Amino acid sequence: MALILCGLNLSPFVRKIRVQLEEKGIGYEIDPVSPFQAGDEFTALNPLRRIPVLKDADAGPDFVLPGSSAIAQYIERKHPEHPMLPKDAANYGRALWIEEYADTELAGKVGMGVFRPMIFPQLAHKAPDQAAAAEGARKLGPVFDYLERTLAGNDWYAGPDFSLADISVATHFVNLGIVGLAPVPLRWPALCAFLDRAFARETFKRLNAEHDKMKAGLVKINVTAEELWT
Ligand SMILES: N[C@@H](CCC(=O)N[C@@H](CS)C(=O)NCC(=O)O)C(=O)O
Repeated sequence: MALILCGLNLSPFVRKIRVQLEEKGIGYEIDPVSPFQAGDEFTALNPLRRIPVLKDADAGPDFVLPGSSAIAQYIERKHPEHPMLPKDAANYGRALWIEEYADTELAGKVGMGVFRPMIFPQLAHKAPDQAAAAEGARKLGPVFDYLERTLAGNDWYAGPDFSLADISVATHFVNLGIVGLAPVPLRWPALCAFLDRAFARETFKRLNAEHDKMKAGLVKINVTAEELWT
């Protein structure tokens, strides 16, 4: 297999690239590198020591590409069939912005704010930090507000078709779901309907199912979405 994606399935950024590849029907292998456990050789692959990192033997034995946004653009350029970025300039621009917003603001508030305090201790057989996670979750309200109004009555974030923008947003809600949270339909109806559409796709269904067994054994956040956000 030419493409090897280095990283863990729990990473929303790894999932972003996996959904893109699977939507396009491109085969790949996963090398389950953990950025927290990898040795010095990982620094040579990505000086930031983050996942995902892509290797592509087609581009040469030493070809290594870190960073999900660079990887996503590389894949689109190399495999233009079944495009995951809009052709129309305005929609293309929107897709890039939504990807950036999801990769930074949404990723930070879900990942560092909620997922880490809940899940990382449990992976080390310790109790989750429920108070920190609840405090982090409260900060998500304005982010969901922005994602709600940016949909502006559309099915998808950047034009009529499902795109990288939609993948980039939805992937973080998979991690939020692992913690036991989802946005409240009463306050964010468009965002919730968007997530239903995204998670009904075969790609997301398949990748979400990978977490089912692990999810069943995890302690969930002990506040409800209604308590947090309504
Ligand atoms: N902007 C990067 C973010 C990647 C990222 O933050 N990955 C996390 C896992 S979800 C990571 O490797 N974290 C390692 C660390 O924080 O040390 C991308 O889009 O690839």
